Amino acid sequence: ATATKSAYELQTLTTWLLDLEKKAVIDNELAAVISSIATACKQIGSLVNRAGISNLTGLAGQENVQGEDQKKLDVISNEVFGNCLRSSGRTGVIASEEEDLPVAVEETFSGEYVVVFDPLDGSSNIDAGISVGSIFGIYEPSPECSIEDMDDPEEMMKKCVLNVCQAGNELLCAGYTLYSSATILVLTVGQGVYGFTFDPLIGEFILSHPNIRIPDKGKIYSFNEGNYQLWTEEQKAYIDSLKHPEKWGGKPYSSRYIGSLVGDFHRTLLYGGIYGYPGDSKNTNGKLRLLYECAPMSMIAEQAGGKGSTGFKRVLDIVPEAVHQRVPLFVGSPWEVDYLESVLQGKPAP
Ligand code: P6P
Repeated sequence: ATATKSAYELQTLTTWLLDLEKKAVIDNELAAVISSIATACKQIGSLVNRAGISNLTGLAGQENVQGEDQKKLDVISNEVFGNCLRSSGRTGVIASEEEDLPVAVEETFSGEYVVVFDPLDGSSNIDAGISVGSIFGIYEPSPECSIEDMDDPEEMMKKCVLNVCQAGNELLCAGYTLYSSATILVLTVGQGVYGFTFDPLIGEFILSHPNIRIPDKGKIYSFNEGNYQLWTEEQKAYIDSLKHPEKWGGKPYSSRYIGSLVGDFHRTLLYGGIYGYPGDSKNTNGKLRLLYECAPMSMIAEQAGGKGSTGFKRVLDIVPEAVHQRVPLFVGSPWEVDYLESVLQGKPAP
């Protein structure tokens, strides 16, 4: 007989990772990297929740509590992420939105994982108390680019860039943490998408969203329509057709746009629909970065039964040519993304 689940048997991120190790889905090195990222997110969540207060502290003496000049939360979050990854001892190279170049991690003693991350995406929203997030992806080091005992710094940097510029298809793990009404860590290791809500009372991420599946079709579109005039005619036709669904027998869509990728994506993942940041006449490749925004979000979307596309190709198939390369991103329910691709590729919108 199976043991009845005790009311207090919590599945935490830690026990979930141990289960995956038991099933040999991941090894304990990768589990250690993921745990170090979770620790970074706990710290960042706490900083975000106190941002206004610490800003007040910083303003009083023009210094923050550590006696340093008040730093922006982006920079502090970046340091928190880097410190946690370094102290895991399992990270070989890290690439961050906040660092021009990838960084080789000296403190590695076992496991050379490559971690790409945006430590605090949407941080312009912080002052208004609107949700922000961290986004991350984890790769194996590329086999031909070991950075072992490299002494030529130029060669070393080339290898570091090659280590991080891998197609999203190679991702071992992708995830984000949403700092909002709750701190929610959502991740995949290639076997579905799982969400963990942080419980500050016990300091643990508790499994709250087992095996997230995105609806096949939603009724929300999430685009910054302030850029409408800059869009291509096909992009305009797509949005117009969602606004006038009577033409194709559809139901009216709602528009929701937080202006914070992690918040807009998380709602799209749970409720369905589509989030898009198109290219436009000012920025043909749009605004979002392939390596640490579009690829991790596309892996999560696909693992939940959704899609991630540039409008013309699958995001996970793209091999980055540069660390901070931008691509247009359309991500969400299969129905809306397929429809968008057909309209952008010249098939007439109904
Ligand atoms: P816009 C935030 O700066 C960000 O990188 C994403 O989080 C967000 O989705 C997007 O940019 C918002 O950009 O141009 O609509 O303000």
